[in-house]
Amino acid sequence: MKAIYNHHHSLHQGRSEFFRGAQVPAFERADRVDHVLAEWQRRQMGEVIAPQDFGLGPILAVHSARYIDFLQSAWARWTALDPANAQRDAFPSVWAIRSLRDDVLPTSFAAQLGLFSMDSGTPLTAGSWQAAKTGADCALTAAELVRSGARSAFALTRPPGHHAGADFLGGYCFINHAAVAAQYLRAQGASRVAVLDVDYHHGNGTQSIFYDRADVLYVSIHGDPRTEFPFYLGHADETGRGEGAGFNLNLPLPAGTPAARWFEALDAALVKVRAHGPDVLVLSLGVDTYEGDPISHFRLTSEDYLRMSERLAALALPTVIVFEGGYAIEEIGVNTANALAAFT
Ligand code: OKP
Ligand code: ZN
Repeated sequence: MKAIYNHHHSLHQGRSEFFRGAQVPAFERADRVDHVLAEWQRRQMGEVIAPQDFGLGPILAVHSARYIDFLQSAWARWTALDPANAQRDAFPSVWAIRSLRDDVLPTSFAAQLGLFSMDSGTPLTAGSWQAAKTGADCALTAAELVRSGARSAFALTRPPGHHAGADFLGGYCFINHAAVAAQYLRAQGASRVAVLDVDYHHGNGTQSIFYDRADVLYVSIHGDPRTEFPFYLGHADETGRGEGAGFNLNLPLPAGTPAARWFEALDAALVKVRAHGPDVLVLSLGVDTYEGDPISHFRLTSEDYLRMSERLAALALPTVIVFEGGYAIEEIGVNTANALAAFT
């Protein structure tokens, strides 16, 4: 299998995030993908290639123009407020929550940042746009490889994408790479696409982007949003709307869930994916389900990812794999390589 490596990922380096009122070092670090790349090469899992440039078209097929305009110019506007801001990441301080208007675009940068954010946990930095845009190119290059006959391809990128909605950032995410790839595959002729999200966190962005549609199924196994990020989406009763009714499946599990129970949920997820009869599968692969993950609470072991890989590959579907979360830095290479093993 080919890995499409985001050579611009380290342009995004969040300095900190907030935890209980304090600023702590960011969990979503550049060395996450360094470790995955090293393990990929150590095991000789396949060629590592650079992404093609797909321009803005496939991104604008998923994200709103005013959000993408904002992301592209955000750092220049942030530093224009005060040259000292070059040494500080931008965080929102105000939000357009219920009863406030989101249809009028304020001119204030701070107000726009809040309008386009779902949390204060996503540092916006000098290279966030370039890193995320190149991440979309990685996912699109993987989609193009699979479309032209590859059995699978792996977009090795960060920051992750599945929390980013049509017009907002959050949960360390700016562009929803999996959604961009799924939409691109539809545009290029796939009749049905399934997105399977095995990251610990519910992919609220991906779900919301496809919630009204029957052509793109979204299935996710994740920490119960009653206690886990992103909190406000990912419940079992969210099954799709309108034409999309029946084309969304959430399988929330409580914090502390052991591997045996997680694999039962995977069985249910795979039944749903098969029933959709997709031409292609997009896999949002996060390895923060690992027992040692510092911000997540499932209990999968490194060996469990080998089993996961076998189950996923047994679907025998053309598969675009997009890297999402995973914050146990020392083990992230082994866990991710294990999760990909059956595809190589
Ligand atoms: C992104 B992905 C921890 C706060 C958690 C957001 C988590 C985003 C996870 N102090 N904030 O789904 O792995
Ligand atoms: Zn996650």
